[in-house]
Amino acid sequence: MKLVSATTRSLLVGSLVLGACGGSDGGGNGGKDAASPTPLARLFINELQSSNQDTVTDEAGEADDWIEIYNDSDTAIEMQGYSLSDSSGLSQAITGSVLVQPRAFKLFWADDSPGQGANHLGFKLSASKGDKLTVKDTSGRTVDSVTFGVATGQNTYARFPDGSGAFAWCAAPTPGASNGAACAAAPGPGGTGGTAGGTGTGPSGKGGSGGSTSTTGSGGVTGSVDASSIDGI
Ligand SMILES: [Ca+2]
Ligand SMILES: [Ca+2]
Repeated sequence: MKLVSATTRSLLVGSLVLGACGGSDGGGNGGKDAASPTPLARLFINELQSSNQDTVTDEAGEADDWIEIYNDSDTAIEMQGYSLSDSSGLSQAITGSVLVQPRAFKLFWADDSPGQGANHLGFKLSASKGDKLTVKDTSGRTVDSVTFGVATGQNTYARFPDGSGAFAWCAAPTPGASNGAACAAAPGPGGTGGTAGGTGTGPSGKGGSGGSTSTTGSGGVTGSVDASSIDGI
């Protein structure tokens, strides 16, 4: 009996030690993988426009550049205490409440006018040089970041599909709304849309017939949009 009991105890201790080690390693590495900027919250930089002229205006009636954040989760996320920064190191802390509803979008205005509201930043985006944008959470950990290049026209740099997708330049801006599939098959500005025909994967449903007639995708947002009419603002 004693021998069995001792053996059992030994096995139990060993199991506990192994269990502790495994749990510690797994949890630690999984949550702090510094090699890739794995989003900690399911918030994504989903679309941005660095060359806004008349696509959309903010509450002040100004056609400022904007950044669209997408909450790719089933829980509302409060961004108060987060920060957004550009490549020059300019960082804007979000001091007021900016609640992003589940599977919803929120616009931040890169207008160097933080006094206009909690979702207004103290810097602008460069259309002629590009920039790097980073979003950090309340602990200073990077939630998402993106580097974008020179903008053509009023094209936006957007993910397809929302949240998890890769970025592509798009001639059909969708501020405060899903990026949809309008540009997934024709991301290039100025005549490069024809390249989509080669893939044939066609999630956009454009068909596999070459797709060159999808042309410039210029049928998107036309004219100015009042910010008050957009859910994400
Ligand atoms: Ca403004
Ligand atoms: Ca959008």
